[in-house]
Amino acid sequence: MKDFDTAELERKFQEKIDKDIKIEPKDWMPDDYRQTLIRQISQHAHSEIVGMLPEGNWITRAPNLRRKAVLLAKVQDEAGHGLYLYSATETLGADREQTIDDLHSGKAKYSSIFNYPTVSWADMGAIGWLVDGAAIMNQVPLCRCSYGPYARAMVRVCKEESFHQRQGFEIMMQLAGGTPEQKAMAQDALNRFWWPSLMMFGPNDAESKHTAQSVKWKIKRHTNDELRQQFVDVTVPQAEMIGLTIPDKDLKFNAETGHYSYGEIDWTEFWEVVKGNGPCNKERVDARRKAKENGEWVREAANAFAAKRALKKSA
Ligand code: FAQ
Repeated sequence: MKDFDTAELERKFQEKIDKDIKIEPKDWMPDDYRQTLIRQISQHAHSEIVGMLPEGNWITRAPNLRRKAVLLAKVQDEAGHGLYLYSATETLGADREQTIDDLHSGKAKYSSIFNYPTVSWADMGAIGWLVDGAAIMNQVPLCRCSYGPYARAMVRVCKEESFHQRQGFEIMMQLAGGTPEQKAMAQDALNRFWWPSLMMFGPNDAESKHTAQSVKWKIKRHTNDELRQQFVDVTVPQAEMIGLTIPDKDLKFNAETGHYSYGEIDWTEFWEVVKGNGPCNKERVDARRKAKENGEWVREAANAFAAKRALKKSA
């Protein structure tokens, strides 16, 4: 049973949340609130960092200088997002080194979407348009998250993601309006990335174990299914506009509800990918682990330099 003081602190905490007053790092918060945020923000940070890999794969093969510069900038932005988010977990008391080790040991989750391969240039268009598009749909409400540092980080992240979405859509639009081969390449990328993009929003509401509490704490402002529906409603007309076909024979506009109804997501595939059995899970985690090992000498040199400088100052 909770003692009187804890119950009172919890009541005041929820009162603040209900009044939309931000919770800041030094404020009292229930341990479960802290743990939920560390879990979500660290998974989000890992997604940004692992998310650099599928696109990084195409930087050397971008079709021209302009596309290369844009893609390079986008991938660097994702690195920045990861760094803000790791810092946000530190404000909650998480140890950064441990957080990163959890990714490398396979213990921590990151978004399922980044375990799919990028096999053609059109995949850069599909990722920007669909993956960043889904990320924005999910992250704009996070700008109003009850935890101050996460909410503030999301404002800048969303501005950058919105540029990413546009550059992706522009690639798709050009390919779809190009030669028959280019259009086929764009359609193929859409076919492969459509369903995994819908999976980014997480399990159905009935299966989502964290949503109810996270909505009560205003960490999440919408449920997984609500955001997925918004994404479908916005994206289907965009595909139609550029002459591409969404790979879902059950997709239908319902004039009564004003929404598109869509086919059943393959939840077996989703959970397999989340469990580590997707097409690229092993490759992605290995790449991150190797990057840390390869950077060891840089960290050693930086530490030695800092130690030498500190010694000089104290002399
Ligand atoms: N993949 O109860 P729920 C990006 C896990 S950033 C893997 O519904 P919750 C930018 C979930 O963690 C993309 N695991 O959980 C970019 C939980 O596991 P746990 C990432 C998933 O937290 C673009 C379990 O299933 N965005 O793309 C997935 O309430 C281009 C039960 O699920 C964020 O992280 C999944 N798709 O809702 C970068 C946004 N879905 O911990 C590069 C912040 C669920 O109990 C290139 N996160 N799981 O073992 C969120 O909004 C939420 O955490 C959700 C999941 C909506 C992802």
